Amino acid sequence: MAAVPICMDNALLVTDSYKVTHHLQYPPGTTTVYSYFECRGGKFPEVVFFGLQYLLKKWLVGPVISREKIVEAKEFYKLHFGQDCFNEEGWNYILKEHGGRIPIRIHAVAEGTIVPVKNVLFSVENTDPKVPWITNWFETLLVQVWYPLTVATNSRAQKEIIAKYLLETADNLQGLPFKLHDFGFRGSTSVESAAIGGAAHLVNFMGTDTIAGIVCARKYYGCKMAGNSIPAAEHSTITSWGKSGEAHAFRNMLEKFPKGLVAVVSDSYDIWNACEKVWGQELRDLVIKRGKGGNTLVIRPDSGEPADVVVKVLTILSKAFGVVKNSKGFKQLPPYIRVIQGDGISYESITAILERMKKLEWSAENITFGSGGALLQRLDRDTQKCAYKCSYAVIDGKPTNVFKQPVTDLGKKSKKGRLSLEYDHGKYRTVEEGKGDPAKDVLMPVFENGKLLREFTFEEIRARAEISILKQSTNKSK
Ligand code: AOY
Repeated sequence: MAAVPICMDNALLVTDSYKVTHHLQYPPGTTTVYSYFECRGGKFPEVVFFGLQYLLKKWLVGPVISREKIVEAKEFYKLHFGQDCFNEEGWNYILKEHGGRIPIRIHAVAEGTIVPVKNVLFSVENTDPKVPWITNWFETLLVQVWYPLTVATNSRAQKEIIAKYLLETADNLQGLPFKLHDFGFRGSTSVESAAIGGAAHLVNFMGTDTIAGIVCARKYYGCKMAGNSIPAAEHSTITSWGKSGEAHAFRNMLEKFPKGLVAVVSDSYDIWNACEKVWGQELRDLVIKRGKGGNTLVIRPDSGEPADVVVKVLTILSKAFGVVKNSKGFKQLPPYIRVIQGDGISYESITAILERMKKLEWSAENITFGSGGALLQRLDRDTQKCAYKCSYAVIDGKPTNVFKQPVTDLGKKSKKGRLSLEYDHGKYRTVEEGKGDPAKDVLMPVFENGKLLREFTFEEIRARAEISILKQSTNKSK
């Protein structure tokens, strides 16, 4: 064995251990394995397909297998299994006959497409009859698309709720792209996860503090600047002035950021006192003067029961700064003062907060949300029940439908045959057993033999994923 460190970008090590042994397990005479990915159900009835392009570019595009990687994997698996079950011959064949390019073909729905659960989202098959086991070697990697897909789906569902309340209680939907700001970088399990999840949120929104997500959208989806932020305080920049110095800290924020938006976390000691006495009395004239130049102070509570705190903060601020009724009869703070609630924000709590605000006649215009853990981390593969299953094989030259149908859970039954995703009369439908109409199939070749065949820009992904009330086009497959 050479050096102890091991290459972190070896695709031969990006699979589950048991898959290393699967080339010995298919029926003799198997020349094709065809598998597909679907969401079997879950929390939301439709999902945003997003993130496959990242995985393909990071792991599968180009000659990704080399002699060194094969040697490294062979030595690794010898130690791991205590026996030689690594398919060195198979991988050497891929190196020699395919120049180290992975001989699979992937058909996928366009990124950003909104598809009801229980439909095929992509299919994978080997392009060389000598290596049918390669199709499921990459299940482990490809199923990780569950994460960006689920983040984008959950984020979009929150966009729909916020849009509904803006429609009911605000003059317009203008502020919507900035109404759910990503605070989730620190709560992510890794920089890479924050990058992928952060990019997935940006499919739906424009506000983020997760810089890794912007970097990801730029590198993998060609977007120059996918997200924006504003100057904002954290507790340390306020509490370092001491408890008696909070007003000084607030005043300093207004002085250092005299223009545009500035956000100030205001719950360090007593959010009620901060709103009523500090912002509402001591700094009131400064805030109003700043507002005359078209600049906005955003006050951030950060503790307590979110709905209770938000409406109480709005009420206190309205007593100090006044309110106007908008075109729909809902109360609005003056345009130079807004609130951002970034604590305890999830799909569930956003509804509760906006509903409480509406009951008390507060427009959703007054508030922006920040979300961290629930946006990027409180999700798993079961949130949308993501799975990759074999549905078709060619064995001894015979095309064969393949499926599972466990008596112990029929929800886990899988589809049969070659699949197509048909879009017809505004609806998606998966057609099984190769009976689909190619003219209606919206799955498109995106990868073949190491080549990326189709690249999606962030712009087109965003346009496809747009919520229906904001959508221009009615043709969802476009
Ligand atoms: N950011 C809007 C801009 C961002 C943040 C990031 C964790 C911001 C706070 C704010 O106004 O208050 C990570 C917590 C907060």
